[in-house]
Amino acid sequence: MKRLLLTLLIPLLALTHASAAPTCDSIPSLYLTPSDQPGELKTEMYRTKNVRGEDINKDAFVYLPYGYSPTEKYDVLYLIHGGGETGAAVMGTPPEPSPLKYLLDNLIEHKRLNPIIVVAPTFYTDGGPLGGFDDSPDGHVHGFQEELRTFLIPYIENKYSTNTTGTSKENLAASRLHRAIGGFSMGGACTWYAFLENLDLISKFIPLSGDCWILGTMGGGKYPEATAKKLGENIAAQGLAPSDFFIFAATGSDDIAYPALPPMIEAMKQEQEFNYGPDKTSDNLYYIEATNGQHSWPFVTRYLYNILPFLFPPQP
Ligand code: FER
Repeated sequence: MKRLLLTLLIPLLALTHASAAPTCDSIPSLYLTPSDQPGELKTEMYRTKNVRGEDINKDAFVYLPYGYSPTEKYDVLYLIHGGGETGAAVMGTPPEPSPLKYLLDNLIEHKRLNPIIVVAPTFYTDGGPLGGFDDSPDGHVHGFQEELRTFLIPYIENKYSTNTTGTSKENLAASRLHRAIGGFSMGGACTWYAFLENLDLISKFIPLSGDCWILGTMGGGKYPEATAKKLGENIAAQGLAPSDFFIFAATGSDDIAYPALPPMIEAMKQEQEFNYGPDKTSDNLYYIEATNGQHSWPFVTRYLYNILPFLFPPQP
C-alpha cells in the first residue's frame, strides 16, 4: 500500500514542483563551489566601432558549458555588468572565476539548467571624450544596443555553435527564441533598452536591480505609468506580439532599485500588452524579490539561481 501510494505520489510531486511559480530561494552553498564538471571561461576579442565610428577591439568573457560540442546547438545569454564595472564583474576572469561561474557549472551538472553559453561584454565604449550620445552610464548602455546587434551577437554566434543558421539580421531574428539578455543595475537598464531596441533579435529579458531609464534616471520609479506604456507600445512597433517574449525581473527590498523597479512592474501589469504570471505559455512578465536583498552581485547571483532554470529548463 505504502509503495503504491509512493508510486502515485512521486510523479504528482514532480509535476507540482515543475509547474510551481519560481520563488527567491537562497543558493545551496555547494552550488557556489567548484564543480566536478567545470565549464570553460574564455576571453574573446571582437571588432566593433566606438562612438566616433572608428574600428576598435573589445574583450568579452565567454562561458562554454562543460562538454561544449560544436555538433550541439546552444542558447546564448548576454549578461551585463553594472555601472563602473566591466564584464569581469559577472563571471570573473579565466584565472579567477566568480561564484556565478561556479553556480552555472553546478546548475548544469545537477541537470537543473540546460547547458547554455553565457557572454559578459563590457558596455562602455572606449574612453576619452564621447560624441554621439552623452557620456553617462545611461548613454553607454543605450549606445551599446547597436554594438550588441551589429558586432557582438554576430561575432559570438558565428564563432560558437548556436541556434542561428547565419549572422544576417534575418538569421538572427529567426533564432531570437534562443537568445536572452540580462544584467545588474546599469546592466538592468541595458536590458530594458534591449527590449526597446533589440526585441527583434532577443526573446528573454532578465533585468536585475535596475529599472528602465528611457524617460530619465530612475525613470521607472519617477514615471512608472509612462514608462510601462512606452514599453508596451514598443512591442507592436517592433513588429512583435505579447506572446513573443518573456521578461523576468528581480530585486531586493533593501536595494537602491527598490523604489524604482517594483512600481514599474506594477504599472506594466496594467498595460494590455503584459500578462503577469509564471506560465510561459500564456504570461510574459514575472518578478521575484529577496527580503532584505541589497544592490550587490551575491543577490544578483541568487536571482539567477532562481530565474535561469525557469527560462532554460533542462531538455529531456
Ligand atoms: C537602479 C538603481 C541604481 C538602476 C541603476 C542604478 C538602472 C545604478 C546605480 C549606479 O550605477 O550607481 O534602479 O536602474
